[in-house]
Amino acid sequence: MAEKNNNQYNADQIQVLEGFEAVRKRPGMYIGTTGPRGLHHLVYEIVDNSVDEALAGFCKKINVTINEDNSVTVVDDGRGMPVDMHPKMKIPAVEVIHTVLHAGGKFGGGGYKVSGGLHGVGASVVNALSTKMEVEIARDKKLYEIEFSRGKTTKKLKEIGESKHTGSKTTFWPDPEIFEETEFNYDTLQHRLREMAFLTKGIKITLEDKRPGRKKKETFHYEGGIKEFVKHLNTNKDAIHPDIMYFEYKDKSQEVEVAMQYTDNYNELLLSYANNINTTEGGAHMAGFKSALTRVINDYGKKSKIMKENESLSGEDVREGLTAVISVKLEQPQFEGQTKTKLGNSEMRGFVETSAASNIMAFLEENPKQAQSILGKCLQASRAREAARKARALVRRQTALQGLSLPGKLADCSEKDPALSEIFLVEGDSAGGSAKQGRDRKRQAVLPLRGKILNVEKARQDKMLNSDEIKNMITAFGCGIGEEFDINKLRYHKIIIMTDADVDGAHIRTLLLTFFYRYMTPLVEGGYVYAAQPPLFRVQKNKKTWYTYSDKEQEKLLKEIEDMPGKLEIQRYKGLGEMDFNQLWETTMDYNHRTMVQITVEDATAADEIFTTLMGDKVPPRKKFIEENAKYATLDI
Ligand code: 28G
Repeated sequence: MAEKNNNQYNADQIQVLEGFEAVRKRPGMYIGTTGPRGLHHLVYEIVDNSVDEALAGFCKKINVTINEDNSVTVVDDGRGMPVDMHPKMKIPAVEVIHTVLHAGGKFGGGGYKVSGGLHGVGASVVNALSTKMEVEIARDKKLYEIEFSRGKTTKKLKEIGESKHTGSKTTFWPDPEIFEETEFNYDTLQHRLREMAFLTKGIKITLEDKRPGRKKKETFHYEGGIKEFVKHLNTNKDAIHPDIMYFEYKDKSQEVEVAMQYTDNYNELLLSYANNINTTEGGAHMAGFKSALTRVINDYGKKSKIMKENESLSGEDVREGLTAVISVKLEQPQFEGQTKTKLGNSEMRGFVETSAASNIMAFLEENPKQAQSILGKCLQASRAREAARKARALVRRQTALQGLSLPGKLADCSEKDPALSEIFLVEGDSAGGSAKQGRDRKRQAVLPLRGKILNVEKARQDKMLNSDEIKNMITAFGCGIGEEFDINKLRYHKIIIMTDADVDGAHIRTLLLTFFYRYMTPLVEGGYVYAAQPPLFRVQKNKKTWYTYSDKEQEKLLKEIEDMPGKLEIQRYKGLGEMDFNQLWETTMDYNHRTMVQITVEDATAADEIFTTLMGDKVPPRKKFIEENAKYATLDI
């Protein structure tokens, strides 16, 4: 431990040392996790600094590159990080930025720190968690270089040449001593960088992958900002009115931007941001928006005589099918809630409510035809909700009357402890029969599903509750749906989807996932849902039998047994139905031999994109999606 010292410079230096050691000791405190999320967070911290420079009005382009050695380079065309001496610490400002914890964390001189939220700890944290960090600066017609490693300066700032432009360039190598995995994922970066580009209209962000075998480059540039974001989110949905409503409003210390459009969907997709941070738990800005929308739609409905005086639309009614992005910027954001993604600043509620109310009302009044479509949709939603209430009550009453009467098609297990029980949802009656015969009766239940289940993305709740397959699942699981969902009543802790290893099977699995995700969200979030992995091939040679689960595995096996003399027999399974009950047990259901994929939903936006893309009835994008994501479609992840 350093001794207390009255000398200001020494004290500051001690703080520097304690700073990065603290970060390396408890990286989770600064970047959340040391898993993939934390790893990618490093990139966002650096990019955020470039975005700040863009918000200040000095940067137009940000290039992000995943290099061959899995380091990441970020380049911007801003003013270039300052290189002048820090008066107290006697080191260049760029060195302070990279070695002093929280340096530059407080914004000043106007503008908002994008990174002011979750972990806004910046370049010094990235430095602390990298084996090496190289920074190049172009400013004042000169080119400078400085280098760091694990929080410390390893090469002092040096002038290395001349430059005609200005900007900053940072390359860092994540420390394998800190991160479980140091390989960057293109799609993860793509998702966040595209989001950043939508939220910062006009900015040009490129992402390039230089790693062998996966070379790729994309540019994200949206002059329309969040208006184009809504358009993007609605790509595979059908809008019910042509124009995306858009407005922005600023005062001295805060600003709000909203874009919205109704589709014929039955779900709402509302995304909110505060200083570019996705506030998944909502908060004051979201509350203000929702309250304005409900009030204005009701007021307009009555004023225009589309609604009767005694009619009233609920918040859920006026949001059915709505896609909206709400983005606010403010000086001192307060993030609250379980995951620190709920905006706490109460002043934001009134600020958003007032501006949203007047702008939405103006849009409706100026566009009576579009207003009529919107009101029509909301009124339909209201009537359907009433019907759904009745349908739910009916299902509840039936269950109450019959006691806990389980569906006839279900072969239940004898085990009563949900933690030890699992249920197989099996595609088709014939495979269902084999599964019933082959299973472990004590712990494994089997529910056969006939063909394609209802697409809940395209049906309202009342219709959904009329589907036998859906009703059977609800009663078998025992935990209810929607607002009444209760995970404590779940009768099986493993829900295993078992479908054929073909396109139809993938489709059925997606339909089931959509249903679980929409109506039993905690089931997916809690990791209770699995996909069984039936084999693709059975190989026999010399009275020995092998099963393989992918083309790659099959190739490998065939090489291995190449030199074994004897007749080779290969069976390619087209469906579960081609296996007898013994084979099904051995390959797919036996606890000791099976492999299963646990289904998780990381991100509601991505999931919505996946589901709506796959589910949408505009066929071409769906086909494209399946092709691009064959990996996901076969759940070979
Ligand atoms: C490529 C990697 C990530 C950056 C700048 C530009 C300035 C700056 C960055 O200043 C200290 C605090 C507030 C002024 C500001 C340059 C003013 C004049 C800058 C980046 C001093 C930080 N000239 N570009 N920091 N400010 N790009 N990209 O990190 O008062 S960080």
